[in-house]
Amino acid sequence: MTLAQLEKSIKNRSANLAVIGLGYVGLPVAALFAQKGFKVTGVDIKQSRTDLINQGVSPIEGKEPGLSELIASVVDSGNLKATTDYQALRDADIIMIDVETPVNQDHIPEYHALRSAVTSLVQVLKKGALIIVESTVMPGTLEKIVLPIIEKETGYALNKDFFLGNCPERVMPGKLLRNLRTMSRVAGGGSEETARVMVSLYSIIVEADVDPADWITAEIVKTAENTYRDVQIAFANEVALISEALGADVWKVRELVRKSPGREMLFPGAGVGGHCIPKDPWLLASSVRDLDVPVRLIPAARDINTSMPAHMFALVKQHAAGLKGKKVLILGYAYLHDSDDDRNSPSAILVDFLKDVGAEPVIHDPFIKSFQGDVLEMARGCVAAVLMTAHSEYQELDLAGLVSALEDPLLIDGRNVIDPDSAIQTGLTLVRLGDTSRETD
Ligand code: SAJ
Repeated sequence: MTLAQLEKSIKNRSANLAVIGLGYVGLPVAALFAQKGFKVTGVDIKQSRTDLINQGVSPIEGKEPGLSELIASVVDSGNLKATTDYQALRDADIIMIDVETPVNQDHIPEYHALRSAVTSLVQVLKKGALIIVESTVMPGTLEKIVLPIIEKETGYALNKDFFLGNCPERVMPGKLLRNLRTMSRVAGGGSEETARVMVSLYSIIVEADVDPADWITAEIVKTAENTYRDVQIAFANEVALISEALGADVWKVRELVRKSPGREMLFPGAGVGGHCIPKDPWLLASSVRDLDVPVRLIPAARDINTSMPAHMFALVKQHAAGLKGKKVLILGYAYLHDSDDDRNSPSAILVDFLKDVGAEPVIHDPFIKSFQGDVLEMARGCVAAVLMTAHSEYQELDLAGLVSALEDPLLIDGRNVIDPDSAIQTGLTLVRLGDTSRETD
C-alpha cells in the first residue's frame, strides 16, 4: 500500500493491524484498536499467553480496570486473535512492536527481544506495510538497529516499500487503559507523511494530543521525560541528606520551597524502583556513549537514587541497638505505594544489607501475597521497623501496638508517613529520612 491507501484503510477500519508482544502495553493497545473495529492479530512467544487471550481472558496481573471485560468482548467479536505464529502477519498492513527493552548491569540496552521480533517480522512483511516501534528504546535505535535489519532482510526501500515510526507508550501498571486513552503520544515517523498517518491511526484510540515528529525526537522524548523525573527525585533526595546533616526537616523545607513559583520539588524517599524510572535514564545516557558528549547529571542522579536504600540501612545501623542475630521489620516491599509491583524494589536492597550483617529481615507488604500478615505479630521481637513503601495502610498503623510488639520501639520512616506527634505520644522513637530537627543530643 501507499501511505495514502494506508490512511484510507485506517479511516474505514479495513487496515489489518498487528501487535507483536502481548504484555502490559501490547495487549491493551491491541484490544483498544480491536474495540474500534479493526481486525487485530496479536503475536507473542508464549503459547500460554496467546491461549488465555483466545479464551477471552486477560493474562495481565494486578488490578487493571476495564481490561478483562475489553479483552473478552473483542475476542468474542472476532476482532482480536492471538497466535505464536508470525505467518499470521503476512497480510498485516500496520504492525506495532511492544517487546521488552531492558538494560544490562552495565546499563547498556539489551535488544534481544526487539531484534528477534523485527527479524521474525521481516520474513513475512508485505510491501507497503507500516511498522511502529512502541517500546521505549535508546534514541538512535530505529536508525541504527531496526532500519538496517528490515532493509537487509527484505531489500525494501524505506518510505517506498515500507514505512517505519516510533510511538512510545506512556502506560502505568494499574492505569493501562486509562493512560492509553488519555495521555498524549508522540508519533515519530520516518517521514512527515508517515508521521501524519501515525497521527490518524493513534487519534482513533487517544483522546489527547498525538503530536507528529521524526523518530529520533520521539525516542528522546520518552526517555527524557522519565529521566526528568529521576533527576527531580535525586534532587529531593540530595536536599534530604543535606537537611539531615544540618538538623533540619526536609519535609518542611520541601513544603516551603514549593511556595516559590515553578519549584515543584518532588518527594525524597527510601529509593526509586519500578520498571521505567531506573532504566530510561540509562537508555538516554547511552545514546551518546560513543560520541563526545559529557553526560554527567544523569548518572549522578541515578547514583543518588540507587544509594537511598543504603542510606536507610545506615539510619537503621545508627539507631538500632545491635543487628547481628536480630530481626528487623520491613514495612513495604513493592516499589510503589498501594501496588503489588516489586520490580527493582528498593526494599530488596535493604534486605541484602541487613542479611550481610547477620540481621534477619521480616518483610510485611499488604499487596504482596508472600508478605501479607498481621503487622504487629510480625513486629514481635524486632529491634526496629523500617518503612520503605508508603502503602496507605501504614497511615493507620497502631503505633501503641507497635511499641509493645517491638523489642525496641524504633521506627525508621523512609516515606514521611508516620506523624511525629503521634509517635511521641506513644513512646515510639521515630527517625525520619531527611529530618533531624527533633533530635536532641
Ligand atoms: N518516587 C520518589 N519520589 C517521588 C516520586 C517517586 O521517591 O517524588 C519513587 C517511587 O517511590 C517509586 C519510583 O520513584 O519507587 C517511581 O515512582 P513513579 O511515581 O515515577 O512511578 P512509575 O515508576 O510507575 O513511573 C511511571 C512513569 N510512567 C511511564 O513511564 C509511562 C513515569 O513517567 C510517570 O511520571 C509516573 O508513572 C507517574 O507520574 O505516575
